Amino acid sequence: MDNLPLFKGTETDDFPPSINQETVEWALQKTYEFAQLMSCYRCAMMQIETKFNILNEEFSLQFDRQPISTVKTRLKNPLSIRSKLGSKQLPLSIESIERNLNDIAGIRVVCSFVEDVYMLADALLKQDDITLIEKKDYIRHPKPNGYRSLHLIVAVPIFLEHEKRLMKAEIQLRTIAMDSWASVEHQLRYKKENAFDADMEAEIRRCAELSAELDSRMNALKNAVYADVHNESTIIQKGLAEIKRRSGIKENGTSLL
Ligand code: 0O2
Repeated sequence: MDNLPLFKGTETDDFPPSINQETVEWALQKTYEFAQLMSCYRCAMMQIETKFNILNEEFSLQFDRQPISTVKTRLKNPLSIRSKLGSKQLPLSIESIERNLNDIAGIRVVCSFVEDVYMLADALLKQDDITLIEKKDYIRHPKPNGYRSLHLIVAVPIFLEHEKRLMKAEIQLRTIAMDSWASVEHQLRYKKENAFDADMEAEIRRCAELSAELDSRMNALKNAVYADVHNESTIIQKGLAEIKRRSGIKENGTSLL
């Protein structure tokens, strides 16, 4: 069925080619199956995006700052799907998309600090409905061009009316600095369709190193600031406890007297 030609007839005996009923029904059926699969990937993205929003909410209460700057989701478009399958010499079919491609559903989590990237990844992977399929740590092991990000391929269940389906998704976690480097590098590479020359390669790698240094200095600054904030709040808490002790108020607010 997958290999059914879209047009019956040839240029010589039937041109323009006529589309028969069977072909139309096949195309409609495949279109519906494709839309259904994409809808499942959209549900998986929503599920994961919500998980990150919940973690952000929880951590913001706990530490008085939000570890996540932005969460973006994107569904791979049909042309990119076709070209990725083609470049890997894989069949172009619904089954092949689901079996062979891990990044139809993409979630990008951008954090202010490198430590938050790892903390959020750990917190997500601890959840019992998330299965880790593959982890690529391009922060500890950057790509030769300098690209840094933490990539997780996970499977997440989605619950439909009559079934539960496990869907794969690619999560990219990175800092604001890594994200800005990657988006600029992507634009430049896209403009320069083939390859960068050696000088450009060296320059883009140097920019990645500068952005890594920026991350590490900002992370150190954050640790210094939050150590002080922590000390301050400890001093305040001790002071409050002392006031309560002297005025005879118990921890639950009732009077000791
Ligand atoms: P899009 O549209 O951003 O999704 P695989 O997916 O495993 O077959 P690969 O290359 O081994 O292929 O996957 P990898 O290394 O995990 O990278 C996948 C995605 O990471 C890419 O998706 C990019 O989004 C991002 N990425 C990886 N390397 C670079 C890089 O050097 N520069 C930039 N700017 N982004 C990178 P796609 O499929 O390319 O496109």
